[in-house]
Amino acid sequence: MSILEISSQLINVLVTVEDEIALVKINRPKALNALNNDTLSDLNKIFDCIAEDDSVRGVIITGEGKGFVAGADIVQMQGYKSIEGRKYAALAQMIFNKIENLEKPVISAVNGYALGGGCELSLSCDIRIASTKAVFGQPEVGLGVIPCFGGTQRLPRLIGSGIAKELIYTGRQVKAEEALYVGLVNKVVEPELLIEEAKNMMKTILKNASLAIGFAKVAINRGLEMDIDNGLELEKDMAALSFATDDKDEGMRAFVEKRPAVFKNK
Ligand code: DAK
Repeated sequence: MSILEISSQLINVLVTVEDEIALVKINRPKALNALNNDTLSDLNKIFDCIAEDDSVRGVIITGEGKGFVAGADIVQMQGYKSIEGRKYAALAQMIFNKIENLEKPVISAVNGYALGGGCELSLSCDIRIASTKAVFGQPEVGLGVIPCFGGTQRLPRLIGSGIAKELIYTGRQVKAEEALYVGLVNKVVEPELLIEEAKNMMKTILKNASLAIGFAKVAINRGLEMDIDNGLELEKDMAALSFATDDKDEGMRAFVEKRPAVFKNK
């Protein structure tokens, strides 16, 4: 099904595509875009569709209103016992893995509260750009639970275990400037420039060969889970794959001919 067809079926997510970039906006502002089952299901459908659609080469995720995503839906979770809770966590983890493993660049444009599952959603993206209004945090222990949409794994890998443990144990909220300082975000911009900045960064990325970006993403993500020798083996393999592409021929020919490369993503 096309993105257009899927988007008409979504309940809490809006999707537009422009310049080969899909803008995925979580649209449940009354609950600060908290991730209930409908919203997770929407994200699942749209990322399946984006993975298959060659006309989309990059993705930006953002939120409508003053929240990016204020976490898992506490109202919905309140009624869950262990088994339902596990299923809920499994669903969210599966979708966030899908986002992390998508062989296309994904930027989260964090417009406001990114708490709990919202912080974890942004962690599954390749790059985070925050507005000055963004607020990050993992408040789960204050609810008697622990982060389980990937936070205990991705946060320490991104910012180191010391700061990650502090944030997870205290549950304190971190404003954009501090998030930048600890390496949780790549950049902070004024709210009105957030989407423009994310699009500009994505356009810069997409000037390059998409297959190569996808191969680099696999090498980085998988390599982080390996020792360096195995990581370097994987790097060689992914580099060998890039040498098999038409874009490699074009990129190197264009350099020699002193002209810009025209990539065909093949
Ligand atoms: N879930 C449901 N509704 C939420 C929500 C959430 N996470 N966050 C906000 N809302 C709703 C509020 O209830 C309120 O609804 P109404 O009262 O208007 O009906 C509306 O959004 C606006 O929120 P506030 O009125 O509170 O707005 P404020 O500006 O005053 O405060 C805030 C903004 C973000 C500081 C505050 O809303 C807040 O503290 N929200 C909760 C943040 C949070 O704790 N997020 C959840 C993190 S835990 C699992 C284990 C753990 C988890 C999941 C699964 N398993 C074992 C399966 C945990 C995951 C998490 O994400």
